[in-house]
Amino acid sequence: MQNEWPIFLLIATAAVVFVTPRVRAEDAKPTEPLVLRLPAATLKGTPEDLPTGTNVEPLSDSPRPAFPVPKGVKNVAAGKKVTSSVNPFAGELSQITDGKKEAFDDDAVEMKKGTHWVQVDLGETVAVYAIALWHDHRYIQVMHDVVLMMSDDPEFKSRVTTVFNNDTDNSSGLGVGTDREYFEMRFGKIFDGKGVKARYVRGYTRGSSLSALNCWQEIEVYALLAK
Ligand SMILES: [Ca+2]
Ligand SMILES: [Ca+2]
Repeated sequence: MQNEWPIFLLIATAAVVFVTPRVRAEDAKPTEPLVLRLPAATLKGTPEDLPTGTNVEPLSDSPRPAFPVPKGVKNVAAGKKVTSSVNPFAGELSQITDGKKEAFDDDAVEMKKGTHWVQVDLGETVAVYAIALWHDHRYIQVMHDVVLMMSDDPEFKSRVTTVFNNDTDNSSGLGVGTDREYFEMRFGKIFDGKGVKARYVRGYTRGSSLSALNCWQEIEVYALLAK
């Protein structure tokens, strides 16, 4: 009997193991608004020749509607490694997860024309609830062929979840998108991660309404540990 645990210790241990509530990603409910640190407002003048049509969200300078996320989500992309389909000719890839997204040329990462992607390695598989993107809000413009994907495969050859795709004519060859184009704003654009588990987030673009070039400012990924 000496080597056996007293019964009260067994009960106490069992209580700790089985009764202590653990926040699991599966149980997480979106209960609070996502709080983003927004860049400053800038005066951009009166835009001319704005893209219009049924496939473009109307231009608005109001904040985007509150987006609910589970308590405890964090931006797990901050400071994480970024790769891309082509090296930038202005700025560094590390600036896409450096937290800076002011409407300054110094905060813009620019790549040549064509369909190109940038990809964040979150370092481990997490449950993603929201992704916030700022491509380039230095100017009033819409980016073309915005396609946002998540996967646990760094090559994006399998187990891919497409979060957003507004390439309605499939000019980027990633599949026909049904989402609308939208204007780049300092408020960023929030995409629903729906709690999908992923380690890599990849974003494609194919120029904008102003330029054939591709430009990125910041990717934020709000997630819980997937344990
Ligand atoms: Ca940045
Ligand atoms: Ca297109």
